[in-house]
Amino acid sequence: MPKKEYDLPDLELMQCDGFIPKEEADSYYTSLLHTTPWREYAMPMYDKIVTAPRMVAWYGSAEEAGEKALPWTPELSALREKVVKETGLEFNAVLLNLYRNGNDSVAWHSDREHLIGSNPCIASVTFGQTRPFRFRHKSDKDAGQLEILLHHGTLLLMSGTTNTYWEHHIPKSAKDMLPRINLTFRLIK
Ligand SMILES: O=C(O)CCC(=O)C(=O)O
Repeated sequence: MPKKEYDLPDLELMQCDGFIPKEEADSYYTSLLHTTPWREYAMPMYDKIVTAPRMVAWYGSAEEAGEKALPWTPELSALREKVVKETGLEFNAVLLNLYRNGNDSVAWHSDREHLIGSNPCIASVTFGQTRPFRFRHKSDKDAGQLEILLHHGTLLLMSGTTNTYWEHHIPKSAKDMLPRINLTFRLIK
């Protein structure tokens, strides 16, 4: 399977388009879109609680991923197995994000490391609408920005110091956009 890598400071990404072949990706997309108990996500922003512009679902065992985690489904376990086989890494929880249309987005952030440790490996799988995924360095302004496209069936592995030094972001878009589902597999320590 062809893999793309990017040569930027402190950044370690491995992108594998077509990781899930089209027909199988179509089936995951339809099933996850319609059977996932999507919920809103309320998050603190300055002195307020705001609703994130996307829907989420969190899966894992209660021991590792907490009381609010939903138990693994056969479908998500099968996807996790594929990701484990491809990356040689262990993952025990997965966050699903649903971007309903171009108004949904995720703001600049890096993933909070209190559960996943420093320099975590995070494996992202996308289904549905292709959206740009942007990276910016937290302190090195000369490192520039990177924009990649995450397609239906793409696997992106973020590892090394990527999460420590870089933030990521899915921008809103004024274009007509179909729903996009993203799964980020994590290892809760
Ligand atoms: O939707 C994506 O590709 C990224 C999701 C994300 O940044 C996150 O779950 O922290």
